[in-house]
Amino acid sequence: MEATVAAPFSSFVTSTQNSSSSPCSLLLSRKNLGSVNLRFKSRLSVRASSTSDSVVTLLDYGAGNVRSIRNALRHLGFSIKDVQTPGDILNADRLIFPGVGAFAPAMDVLNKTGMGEALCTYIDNDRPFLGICLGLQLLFDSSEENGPVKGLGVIPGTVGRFDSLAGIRVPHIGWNALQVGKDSEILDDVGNRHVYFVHSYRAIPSNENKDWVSSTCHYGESFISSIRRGNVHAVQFHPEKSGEVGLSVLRRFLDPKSSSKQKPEEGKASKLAKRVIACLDVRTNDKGDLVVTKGDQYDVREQSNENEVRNLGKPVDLARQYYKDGADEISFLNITGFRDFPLGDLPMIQVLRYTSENVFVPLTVGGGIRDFTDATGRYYSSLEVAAEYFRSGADKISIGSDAVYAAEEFIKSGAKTGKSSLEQISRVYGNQAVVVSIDPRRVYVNDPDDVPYKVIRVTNPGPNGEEYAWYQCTVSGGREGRPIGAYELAKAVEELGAGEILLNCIDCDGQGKGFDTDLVKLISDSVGIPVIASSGAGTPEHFSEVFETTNASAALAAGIFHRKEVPIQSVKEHLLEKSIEVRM
Ligand code: 1PR
Repeated sequence: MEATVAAPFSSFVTSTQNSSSSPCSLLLSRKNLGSVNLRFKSRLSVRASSTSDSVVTLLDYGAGNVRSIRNALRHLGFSIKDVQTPGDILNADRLIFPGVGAFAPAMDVLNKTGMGEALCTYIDNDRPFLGICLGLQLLFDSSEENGPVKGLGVIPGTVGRFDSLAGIRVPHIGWNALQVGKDSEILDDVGNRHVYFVHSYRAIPSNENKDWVSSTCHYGESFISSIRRGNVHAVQFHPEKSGEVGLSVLRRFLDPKSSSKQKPEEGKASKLAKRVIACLDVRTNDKGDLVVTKGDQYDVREQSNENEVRNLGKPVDLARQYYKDGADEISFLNITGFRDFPLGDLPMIQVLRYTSENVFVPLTVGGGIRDFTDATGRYYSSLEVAAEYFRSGADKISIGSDAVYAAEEFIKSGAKTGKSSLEQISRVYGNQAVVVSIDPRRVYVNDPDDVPYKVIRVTNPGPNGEEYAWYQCTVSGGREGRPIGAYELAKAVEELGAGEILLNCIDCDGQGKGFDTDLVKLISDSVGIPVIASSGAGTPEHFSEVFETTNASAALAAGIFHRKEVPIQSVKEHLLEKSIEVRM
């Protein structure tokens, strides 16, 4: 494999911290000197007339998953022209800037390439612009992310981190509601329905920027979810990941004339929704086909003479079906990734590519994310593996076994090495892009002092009447128990940079008897990042139970969806009946 997606970042140091002027203040000072952007003005006067109505210009500076926005634009019938030079920005008919990665490196790229100044000129001339996520934040004066770092200085204000002390989980991940102002235009079809956010930093509305703010969102506090002035728009959420509602936002920006006159049905979104996630455990069967499989307590082989790998369908087809059925997120777990190198397992990469073409909700992929040396002696860093997953359409990657080793090391030495896959990937892509998947097995004990791990009193006593248990972490798909508990692991990986925890339970997996709410409560009460409850769902009531009795942010299921026993919509309708907010 060639250089990773992180390559644009590798060549520069964040000199922006020291720069005294933002590109837009440079622009203004030139104006004040009377030499109004001569270079760019002259380019503006020769704007390419050949650009057709169906072309959109995309500013992609090479970090993270921009495939999703490309796919969404193509799905809407647009072709994409990539920005190569600042002139391409100035010549654009409409420009989308899907900022990904961290603020400082992004500003560094914009400053060093002259793109920042071109962006300011473009915006100053009220040309059609849509910034997404970091593409909104970069418009502000500065950001506290690894900073302070100066931004483009278009909008007054500082981008700061959500305050986890306010009792909220950071990152803010999931489907939340907007309070839309009357002149938002591109948000006109959102109508009280949820849109998808994933970020740790946000800008706050103030007197100075109130003319820009077109919507706000509430998460512990009110933050800016979109801005608009004339033809210039930016959104903190991800329209390309917000299902049909998000596509309508993109459509309105790209072709305002095409917007339907009929107001869409109002939704009932009021706050961050609990997520329902469909999980596809994927592996190659004995015939060499990549299939979705499903285990009973992680055993994925049929209990027959042939003992073949259970085959529950094709990954791309099932993912598309779950998207249509209303899944809030889809996870792919390459369950033999611990022994098969995932970049050798190209079908999995293909699955991701095909799925992301027309599935517009977040995709997570896990399995085999670790450093690896192949048979030819070629070394691949975990960052390269993750980069390939991101490039292929993943929004988040999930680390299992390697996170266990990193946590053990961290607990033993008390120091961060900065070298674990978890630390490296979260540093480059942000911790919101890194999930740690925990595969614990319940171990009953008679006395809390029997083991040096966090022990809890369990709701259902063990086979010999034991009242206590700890949850032993495993690696290699549950094959090997490790000397670390799920509680210790969760705390350690949060420190090391995980943005979310996918909490499985081997005892409950495939049993259909409900989530292990003792375990989910223990972990979701112990960390400040979102926790996804997984393993054991059998009925819609199991979902309401886990949300009512624990602080899980999401619940994941596999078997009941694959076997079509319970449709995703039934789960959501049940949750609504129980007054648990979900995205409909
Ligand atoms: O260790 O980084 O290579 O990652 C391997 C990944 O593969 C881990 O996320 C691990 O959880 C997963 N995995 C490995 N072996 C299995 C297996 O089943 N034999 N699957 C496996 C994990 C658990 C959930 C399952 C829920 C819900 N499967 O993904 O989908 O338990 O199931 P249910 O609703 O039917 O009860 P690495």
